[in-house]
Amino acid sequence: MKNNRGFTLIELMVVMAIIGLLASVLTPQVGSLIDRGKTAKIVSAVKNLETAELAHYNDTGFFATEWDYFESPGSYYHALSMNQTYAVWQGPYLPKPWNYSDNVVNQDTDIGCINPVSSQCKNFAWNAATFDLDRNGSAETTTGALLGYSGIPSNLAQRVDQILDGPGGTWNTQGKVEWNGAWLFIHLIRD
Ligand SMILES: [Ca+2]
Ligand SMILES: [Ca+2]
Ligand SMILES: [Ca+2]
Repeated sequence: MKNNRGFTLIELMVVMAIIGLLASVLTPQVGSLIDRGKTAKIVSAVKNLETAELAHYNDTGFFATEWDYFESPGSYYHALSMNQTYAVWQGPYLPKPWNYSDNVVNQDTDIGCINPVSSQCKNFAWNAATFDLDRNGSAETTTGALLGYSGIPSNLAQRVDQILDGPGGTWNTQGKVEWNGAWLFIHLIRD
């Protein structure tokens, strides 16, 4: 005679309880793994963009504007990825135009040349940039190149800040990584 009595209710409840316990232990870890992946993607993009901006600067004497292609198509806003006529542009410095898909939350993202003297940027100056880079408590007007990501949540922004700025000061208003609730701004490079 085969013993195929199946599961009793108690056994099923024990199994369900164990599954529930495992899920409650694993879900936050999966969440933090995904956040770690997104953080790594942002940090690696920052390194690539610093290299690209520096190469553009070395060739032309200017930092480049590279806004997202969705809102700002055309070569005018894409000095890292699309052919430019000014001397001595030798790009592309990025393999393809920057776009929403380059933001880990698939929202607006722009890279800009920042300088209060707009003639210090080719094509387009993104001149409203104050950062407290030296973390002395007061923001200064900065120049160079800046990356912005819209829609990055606080916990992700803080992870990026921990890697790029490290401890000390007020994380979201000091250093090269700042976050205002709507945008994560990363100061790429200074001239
Ligand atoms: Ca944009
Ligand atoms: Ca300062
Ligand atoms: Ca910071």
